[in-house]
Amino acid sequence: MTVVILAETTMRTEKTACILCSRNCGLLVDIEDGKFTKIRGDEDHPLSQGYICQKAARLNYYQNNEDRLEHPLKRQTDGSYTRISWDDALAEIASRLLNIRTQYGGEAFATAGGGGQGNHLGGAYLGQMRAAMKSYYNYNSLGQEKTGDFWLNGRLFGSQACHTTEDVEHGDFVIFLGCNPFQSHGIPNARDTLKEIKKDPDRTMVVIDPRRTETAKSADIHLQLKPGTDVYLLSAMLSIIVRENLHDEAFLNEHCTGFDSVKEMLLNIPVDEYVAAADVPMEDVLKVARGFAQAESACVRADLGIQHSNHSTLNSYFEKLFFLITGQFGKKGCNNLHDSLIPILSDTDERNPKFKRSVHHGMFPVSGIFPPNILPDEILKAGDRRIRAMIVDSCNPAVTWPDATAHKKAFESLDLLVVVDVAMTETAQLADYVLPAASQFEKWEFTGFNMEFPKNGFHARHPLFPAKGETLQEAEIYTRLLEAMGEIPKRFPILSRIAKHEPQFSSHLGFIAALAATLATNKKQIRYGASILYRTLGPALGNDAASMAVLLPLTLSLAQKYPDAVRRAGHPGNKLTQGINLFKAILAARSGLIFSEHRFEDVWKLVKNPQQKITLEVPEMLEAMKKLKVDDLTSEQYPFILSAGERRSYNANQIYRNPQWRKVDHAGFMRMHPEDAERLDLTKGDRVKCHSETGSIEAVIEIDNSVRTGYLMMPHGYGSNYQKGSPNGPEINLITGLDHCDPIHRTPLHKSVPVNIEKLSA
Ligand SMILES: Nc1nc2c(c(=O)[nH]1)N[C@H]1C(S)=C(S)[C@@H](COP(=O)(O)OP(=O)(O)OC[C@H]3O[C@@H](n4cnc5c(=O)[nH]c(N)nc54)[C@H](O)[C@@H]3O)O[C@H]1N2
Ligand SMILES: Nc1nc2c(c(=O)[nH]1)N[C@H]1C(S)=C(S)[C@@H](COP(=O)(O)OP(=O)(O)OC[C@H]3O[C@@H](n4cnc5c(=O)[nH]c(N)nc54)[C@H](O)[C@@H]3O)O[C@H]1N2
Ligand code: SF4
Ligand SMILES: [Mo]
Repeated sequence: MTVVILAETTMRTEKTACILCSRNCGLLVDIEDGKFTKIRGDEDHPLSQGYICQKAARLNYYQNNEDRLEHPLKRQTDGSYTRISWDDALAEIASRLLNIRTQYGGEAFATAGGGGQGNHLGGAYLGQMRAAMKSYYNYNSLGQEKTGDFWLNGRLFGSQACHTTEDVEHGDFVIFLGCNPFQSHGIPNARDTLKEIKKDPDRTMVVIDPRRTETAKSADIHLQLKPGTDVYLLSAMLSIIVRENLHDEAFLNEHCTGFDSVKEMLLNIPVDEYVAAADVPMEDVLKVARGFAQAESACVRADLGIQHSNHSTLNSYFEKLFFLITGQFGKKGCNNLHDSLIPILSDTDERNPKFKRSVHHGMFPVSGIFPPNILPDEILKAGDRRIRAMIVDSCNPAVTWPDATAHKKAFESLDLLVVVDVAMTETAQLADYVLPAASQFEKWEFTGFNMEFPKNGFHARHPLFPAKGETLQEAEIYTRLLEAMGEIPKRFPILSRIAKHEPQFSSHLGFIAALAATLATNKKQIRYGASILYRTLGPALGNDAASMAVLLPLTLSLAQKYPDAVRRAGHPGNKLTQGINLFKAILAARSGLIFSEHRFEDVWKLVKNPQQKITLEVPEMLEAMKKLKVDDLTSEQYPFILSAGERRSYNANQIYRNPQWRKVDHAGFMRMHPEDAERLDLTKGDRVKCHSETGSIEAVIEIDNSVRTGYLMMPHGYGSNYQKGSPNGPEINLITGLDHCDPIHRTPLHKSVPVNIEKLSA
C-alpha cells in the first residue's frame, strides 16, 4: 500500500507524445499525483526533436476531466444511464449483435471511427467487429476530408493506398495550398520550418488562401483568392506552364502516361477569365507558375482549404498535376510517395465489383472508407436493408460530422448503438451502451499517421498512468466481445505455451511458425489475428504490452518489402529476423525511432501501376473539366460564403471537452471583414444568427481584415456540452448539409457554405 501511495505522489519524468494532431510530437512530461505537472518537447524524438506548440501544454484537460468515463453504462428507458458490469454489458451487446446478424445480415451493422490523431492501435481490434458481423461498412472521419485525395491517388498511382507527401523542409519553392500550418501543423515542426524558409533568401514560400493567415504573413507571395476558386487558379497556372513549355518533357516521357490529353485540356483553359475568377493579380500568378516549374526543387502542401471547398476533387487533381507535369516529384525537396507501417489505407477501386456499395446511395468506399455524408440516409432511408446497429469508437459524429441534427436523429433510431470512448461525448449521450476506454496515456498507443519520405518514423507510447476506474483498453474490450459472441475461444493453450516458453534467442520464430500453422488449419480465424496475437504472444511480451503484439506481422511485412531501407535505418537481420528486430526495437524505444530510410529513386517502387508509371489521364477529371464554368455559390438568399471549420490556437478537434482549456477565444468567434460589418451595422462582440440551407447557429463577431469581403470564418472543434451543460461555442455542424458535398466521393464542402447573417439585438 505504501509503495502505491509513494508511486502516486512522487514526481517522475516520462516520455510520451502529444495526441492532438497528426504530428504526435514527442513529449517529456513530469507526472505527480495522477496529473501532468510539466510538459515540454522531447529533444530525443527523432521526428519532432523537441518541437511542440501551445496546445500540448494543456493535455491534463484530456487526461483528467469531469466527463471522463470510469464505468460501463447502460441506457434506461427514461434516457438515464446506470452502471452495468463489463460481463453483463458485453454479454448483452454480443447477444443483440448476433440477433441482428442472423436476422438482417452484415449490411445492418456499421462501425464509425476507430482512431483519432494519436490512437490507431484500437482500430485494429475494432476492425474485427466488422469481420464478425460480416459487414463492410467502415465509416471514418477520413471519409469527410481526405478520401478525394485517396481516390485520385488510386487513379494516378495505381492504388488508393499510395499517398503523397511533401518535402517542405528542403524545397526551394514551397506552395501552401489551402492549409495553414502555422496553426494546423501537419508538416514537420511547422513553425520552425516556416521560419527557415522565410529567412532563406534563396527559397520562396507561396500561400494560396482566401485569408491572410498566420502562415501567409511569412510568405513571399500570398495569392488571396476568392474562396472556392482554386480550380480556376490552379488550372490557369498549369495552362501557363504548358503554354510556356515549362513542363518537364523528360520526366513525363520516362515516368508518366497520358500527358497528351492532359496537355490538350490545359491548352484550352481560358487563362485570363480564370485568373479573374480567382481575383488575384496576373503578375503574381505568372511568378508562381514559372517559379515553381523552374525551381531546382519544389513541392505543394495541400489540406482542407482545397479538399473541403468547391470542386474538391478537381482541386486535388490540379494540385497533383502541378508537381507531376513539372517533374517536381521523387526528389529531395519535392513531392513524394512514402511507405507506411500501419495500413490505414487500402485499395477499394470502385471499378472492381468485389467492393460492395451502400444500400441507399449505391455509394462505394474509398480506401475502404465510406463517407459520413451518406450515413444518416443509410440508417433512415434504406428500408429493410438499413443499418440497425453501430459501434462508434474514438469519434464524436454527433458533433463533428455534417448535419449533426440528421446524424443525431439517425443514431436515435438505431436498434443498438454502442459507444467506446474515454469521455461522455454527445454521441455517447445517445448510446444504448457506453463502454469506457482507458485513456491514451493509460495504455500502449501510437499514431499511424507517419508520412515521411525518404526517412519514416514511428513512436510506440508506453502507459504513464494506471487505467482509471473500470476502464479497459480497446484490445481487451473487443477481444472479450468476440469471445462473448463465440467467434474466438477464450484460450489458445498451445500458442500461449509456445509464446511463453520460447527461448530468448529464438526471437518469436517458434511462435510465428506455430501461429502460421494454426491459422492455416483454421482460416476463419485469420480475421481475428489481432485478438489471437493479443491473447497469446501478448502476455509473453511483458510490460503490459500485450496489445502491441499485433504490430509483429506489420514489421515482418515492412522488412520483407523494404529490407534495404529498414537496414539503413539501423535494423539489420535476415528475411526472418529483420522484422522481429524492428518489432523489438519499437517496443524498446521510448522516444520513437526511424524505421526506414529510402533512397529517392525508391519512390518508383511505391508506384503500383504497371511499369511504375503515373497515369496522368483521369477520364472523370477531364470530363469534369469540360463541364467546368465559372460559378458563384452565393445568391440573394445566401450572400456570404462561410468557412465552417477553421484551425486556431485553441481548438483541437473535439478532444478537449472542458472549455477551460482555452486561454483565448472562448466564444469561437466569427471573422468578418470590416466593410461587411459596417454594411450590416455590426461591431466586435455583437451576436448574430448565421443561417444556411441546413440550419442556424449563433455567432459572436470579430472584425478582421485578414478575410476577404463576403467571406466569413468560424472554427471547428467547439460546441461540446461539457458536463451535459449547454454547448460551449458554435456547434458548427448544425449548419452544414449532407448533400453539400463532392459529387464523386461525397466529402463535405465545409469551406464553401453559403449563408446569410441576421443581427440579433444586444
Ligand atoms: N489547432 C488545430 N490544429 C489542427 C486541428 C485542430 O482542430 N486545431 N485539426 C487537425 C486536423 S483533423 C486537420 S484535418 C488539419 C487541417 O488543417 P488545415 O487544412 O491547414 O486547416 P483549416 O484551418 O481547416 O484550413 C486551412 C486553410 O484553408 C483556407 N481556405 C478556406 N477556403 C479556401 C479555399 O477556397 N481555397 C483555399 N486555397 N484555401 C481555403 C482557410 O482560410 C484556412 O487558412 O488540422 C489539424 N490540426
Ligand atoms: N464543419 C466542420 N466539421 C469538421 C471539420 C471541419 O473543418 N469543419 N473537420 C473535420 C475533421 S478534418 C476531422 S479529422 C474530424 C474530427 O472529428 P472526430 O473524428 O469525431 O474526432 P475527434 O474530434 O478528434 O474526437 C475523438 C474522440 O475520441 C475520443 N478519444 C480520445 N482518446 C481515446 C481513446 O484512447 N479511446 C477511445 N475509444 N476514444 C478516445 C475523444 O474523447 C473524442 O470523443 O472533425 C471533422 N468535422
Ligand atoms: S498539437 Fe500537433 S504540433 Fe502541437 S504539440 Fe501536439 S502534436 Fe505537436
Ligand atoms: Mo482531419
